[in-house]
Amino acid sequence: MISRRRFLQGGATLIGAQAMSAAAQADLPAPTMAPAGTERPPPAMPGIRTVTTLNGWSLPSRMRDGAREFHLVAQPVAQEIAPGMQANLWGYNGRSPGPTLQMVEGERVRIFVTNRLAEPTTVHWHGMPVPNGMDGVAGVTQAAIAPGDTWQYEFIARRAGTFMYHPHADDMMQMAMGMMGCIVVHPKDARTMRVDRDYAFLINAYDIRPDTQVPRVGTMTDFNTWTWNSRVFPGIEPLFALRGERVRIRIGNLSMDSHPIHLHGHSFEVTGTDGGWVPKSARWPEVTVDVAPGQMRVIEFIAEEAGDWALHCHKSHHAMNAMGHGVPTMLGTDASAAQSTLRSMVPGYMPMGANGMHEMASMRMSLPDNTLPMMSGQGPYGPIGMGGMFTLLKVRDRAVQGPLENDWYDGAGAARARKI
Ligand SMILES: [Cu+2]
Repeated sequence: MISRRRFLQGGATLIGAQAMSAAAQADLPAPTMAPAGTERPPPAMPGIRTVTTLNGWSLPSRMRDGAREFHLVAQPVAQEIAPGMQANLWGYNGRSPGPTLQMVEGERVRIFVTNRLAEPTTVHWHGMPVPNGMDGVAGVTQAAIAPGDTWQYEFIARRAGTFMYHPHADDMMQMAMGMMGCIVVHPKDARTMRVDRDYAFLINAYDIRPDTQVPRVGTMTDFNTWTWNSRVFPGIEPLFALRGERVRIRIGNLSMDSHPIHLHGHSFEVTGTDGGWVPKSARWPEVTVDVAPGQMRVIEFIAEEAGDWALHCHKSHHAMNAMGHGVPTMLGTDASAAQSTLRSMVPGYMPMGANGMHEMASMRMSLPDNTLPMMSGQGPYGPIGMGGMFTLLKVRDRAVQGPLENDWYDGAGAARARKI
């Protein structure tokens, strides 16, 4: 075993990420693959209030030789974006994003990375203070991890907070294909920055044309699939809180665009970034936080009001799905002549959008294979008419039995807008 002192001095073999010999590989923790469906056993971390990753999971670890050990496997994955749409992505341990890595401030962490892609990769620990040789930048701090090889990273989790991991080798391709994950370093003193509910997700985006399953990785701006943890509404799971609870949401952005994330019904404070916690004296109340590419924003609030509260990106095209953005603007036109002509050629043809686009939310359009309508979802009062980066925060007075998705706030007796 190498002492912490020797490690910090860059002793023996630990000055940089290392390729592993066959003998060392025999001692690896077996890689755990993503659980099926929504099954999500929390990692065993006694005394720690662990983080819930939206539509995601946390990688189990083992303690060995004074270090918390994880085993990441970079590989192609088949991923459901939402029911009705599949994508062929790259990720880690069976899913994109990869599993969240949860650890405790001050711990030594050893992360094995096996490359099952057909091209070299690395892992960069975005925002984490690590020795330079562990920084995971291909060609700069290490040779890239060749296909089939396993490398070892090792560092002390020096700062509590929220970080991200992603490749720094063929970055454009590998991140456009979905390779990323969250890192949560819990404070050593569990009373520090304590909350009742703790959620995390990563913002990413894809350009997946209808009737295809592979993202167009050359796209710079014109994405059509705006995702949280590689999911779109109605495939993004809701968040839950009991009334009066303190809630934290950790939001990291590894897409190519900024995303103003807006919460209804509550005001929050930004309590942290991947640079550290924000001092209380430097916080101010907000209802929207813009998260730029490469940034992590941690927001906290008290869930004061029971209800179903929208949480979404405020760029309205980012809260929509793929199909429909190419529809020409027909607002205010009289398309009845064109309609009868076209109906003679295309039975059932209907011009879209002469009065607005709401009708798209309620009709069952015939779609090409493997894509999603621009607006989707059904609530207790009709079509929700959203997609993309949208979900709900469900605040209740008591725990919900059964699937949270099916539980709608009735607020019997409470004020509600009405027709007069
Ligand atoms: Cu957005």
